[in-house]
Amino acid sequence: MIPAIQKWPEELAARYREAGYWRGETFGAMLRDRAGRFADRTAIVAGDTRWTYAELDARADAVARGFAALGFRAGERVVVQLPNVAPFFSVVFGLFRAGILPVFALPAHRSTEIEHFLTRTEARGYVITDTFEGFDYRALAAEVRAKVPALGHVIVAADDAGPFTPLAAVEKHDGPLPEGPLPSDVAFLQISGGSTGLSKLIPRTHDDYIYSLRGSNEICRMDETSVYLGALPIAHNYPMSSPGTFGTLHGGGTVVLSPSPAPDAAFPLIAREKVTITGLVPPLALVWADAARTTTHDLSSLKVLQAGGAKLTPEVARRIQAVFGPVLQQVFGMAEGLVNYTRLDDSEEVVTETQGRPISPDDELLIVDDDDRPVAPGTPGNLLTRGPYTIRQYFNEPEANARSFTPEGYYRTGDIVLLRPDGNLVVQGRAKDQINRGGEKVSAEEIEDHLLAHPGVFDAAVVSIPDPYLGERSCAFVIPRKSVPEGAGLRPLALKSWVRERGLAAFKVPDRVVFVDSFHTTAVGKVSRKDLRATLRQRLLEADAAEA
Ligand code: OOB
Repeated sequence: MIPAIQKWPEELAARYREAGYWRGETFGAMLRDRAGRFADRTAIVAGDTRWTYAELDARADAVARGFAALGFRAGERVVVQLPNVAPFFSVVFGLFRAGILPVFALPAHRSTEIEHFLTRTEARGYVITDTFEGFDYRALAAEVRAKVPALGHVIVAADDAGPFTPLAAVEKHDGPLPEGPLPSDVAFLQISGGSTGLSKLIPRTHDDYIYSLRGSNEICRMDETSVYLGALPIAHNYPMSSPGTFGTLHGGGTVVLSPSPAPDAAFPLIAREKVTITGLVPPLALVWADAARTTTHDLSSLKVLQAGGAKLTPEVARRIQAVFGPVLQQVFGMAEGLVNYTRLDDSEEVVTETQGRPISPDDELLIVDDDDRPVAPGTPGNLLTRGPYTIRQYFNEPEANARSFTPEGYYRTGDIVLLRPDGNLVVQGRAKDQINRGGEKVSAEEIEDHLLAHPGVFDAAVVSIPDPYLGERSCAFVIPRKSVPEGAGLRPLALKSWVRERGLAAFKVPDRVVFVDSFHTTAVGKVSRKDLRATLRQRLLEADAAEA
């Protein structure tokens, strides 16, 4: 059953309903309604597959029935790890309809992450594809199933299921349609970027998430004529809901899926399907701007080009606008909730220099110092937020909850921002120990823990270092244990392989490894992990600068 999840206090919930934010709609009902209104319009385009709204709706019903027939009940969790393929939507909306909670894993995740999601959520199901980008997800499933016996069903949403159950077989079960969830129920679990160890799970309700879609659609002017290109991995919160693929379906538009965000895959799709909007991370936006200069594909249908997930510098913003024209929109959001946008009619200065402002008039922002005292207007500080689509607790994480939320229910974003008099935010940095690798988040602590598990490692500290392309890369400082053979001859490459072989997403493997004899930063010694990381990072930057 659905584990107890702290929700909004009743008086706030009442206010959000009264204000018309929460309208008592579920994802299952939303798709049913759109299938009624836009039956023959195209909902999903992926490769040769084109599904109308009516077809997507029927497939979601089949998935809901099939999972019910397999014995899944409302409130249970199923880890979904699919790349940008059409069945992502039939599976996820089918699960929504049955009240089963998808747990959104990324295609890059490997055994360690998947095992964590499965055990933390006590999921009995895992949905994968067969192979993608040369990786066999059936082998991954076999590996995790051996470690997590409670995992009952592995379902493969592709032709060759190997030893597992093909989705097509699940869709054939013909039972009754399960009773749907309530709008106030948790619809799914998103994953956090993670700053203290493993990714935490983010419970989002039908009510709150659908409100964020409606608000995003209004800001981005989405309707049934909109064509959204899913270029980033669609399981991520940003391309899912800002306004992303779900916003597009909410508006009755068309979702076009690109198997890769590279221009050679995406540009022909933009031209062929007359894509009107897409969301990118800053490094990709730069790659697109370069490629667009010489492309023969017609990209003139693009009305909105979003950059989000990591800081877009004004210089890169200007380069994008120089090529694409005034179509840029900045998006500063988080899977925990709050999303800020620059508006389509904002001045060029606002679009270039700021990360925009919140979706909702009821998004409450506090900018505070390290003692939670409000900073003077116009000074940077830690961003705290609460509102009608920002969570009040992580799923099943009592300790992290005490750290990540204030007693008043504000989420501590870990971001350092400045609020301008015009209401727009400028992200100035980050207080959390995380590396933002072009939008992909890496927790310093998580990687340190893996390095420390190496017999030749005495201590390790992982920091971010500036990178001209990704914005940031990761660097691991390692003190080898020279007294043991594993430490004496330790090489950077061996340590990188070590991390990879522990079953982690490739983006978490340290980009650089620097061996040091000790971490003693001051004569006094006693420093926090956070200070230590800052000092090591500073020293490396100085050393690099001296060398250059
Ligand atoms: C998005 O979601 P997450 O959960 O992967 O990461 C959230 C964090 C933010 O707290 C911030 O540190 C960083 O990513 N971030 C940005 C940013 N957008 C996100 N930092 C600077 N500038 C930006 N524009 O990344 C996400 C979720 C929904 C919409 C957009 C992004």
